[in-house]
Amino acid sequence: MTPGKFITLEGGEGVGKTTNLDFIVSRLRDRGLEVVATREPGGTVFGEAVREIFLHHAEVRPEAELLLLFAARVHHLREVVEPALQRGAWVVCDRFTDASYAYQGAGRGIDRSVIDFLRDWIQAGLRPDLTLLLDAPVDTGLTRARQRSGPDRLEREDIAFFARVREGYLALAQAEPGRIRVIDAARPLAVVQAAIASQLDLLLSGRV
Ligand code: Z5A
Repeated sequence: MTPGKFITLEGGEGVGKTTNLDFIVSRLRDRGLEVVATREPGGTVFGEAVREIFLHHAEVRPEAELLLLFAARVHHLREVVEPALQRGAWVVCDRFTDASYAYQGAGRGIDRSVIDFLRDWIQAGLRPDLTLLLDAPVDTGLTRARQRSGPDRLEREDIAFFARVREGYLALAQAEPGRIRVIDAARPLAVVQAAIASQLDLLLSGRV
């Protein structure tokens, strides 16, 4: 148990995580809370260096992907997330360990027990208090993402990969419905943000 709350945003490409992270941060700051906005991979000098390799190195083997992500994660947790939570700040993070299960587990086919081991080793009992899974059909998200910028290494994967990732995320939500709330992100932004606001209100009122 930590004094602050830990919220993560998850989902496939272009579903609106970055857009809605800004919305969440403003809403919490309006309540007078200290909020740390961060992302994975990244959030520290080490993690941002890993992100550059992860997204742009020509070839990264699946096992190396997973190890890079957890290497970045341990720096992020020790240097940013845990200190913020301990001092009572709220942390809002664009992607976290659920992404490892969805992309490296469901997407790449790495056995779940390997990810469980790394999670338990690096995080001990730390889990997000609330995870908002922004869900949209794969082609909706990819179209949005591609309008925004050129594709990185992962965005060049085929549609079947992203379909497995989406299914992986939905399976995680089904297994942990209390923590992971699925938001239909194919709807107009105002509707998506109203749904997110309801979930935040539940957390703020202690009902999550
Ligand atoms: N990864 C992994 O494999 N394993 C892990 O453990 C972790 C990560 C932690 C980097 O993630 C990569 O790391 C990611 C998974 C992998 N794979 N890739 N590629 P990232 O989060 O930095 O990158 P991303 O997933 O590609 O996110 P994104 O492309 O930045 O998309 P987004 O943040 O979800 O969407 P957005 O930028 O907020 O919105 C995209 C556009 O859609 C933008 O123009 C918005 O204005 C628009 N938008 C947003 N919402 C709406 C609605 N509701 N209607 C219409 N238009 C909208």
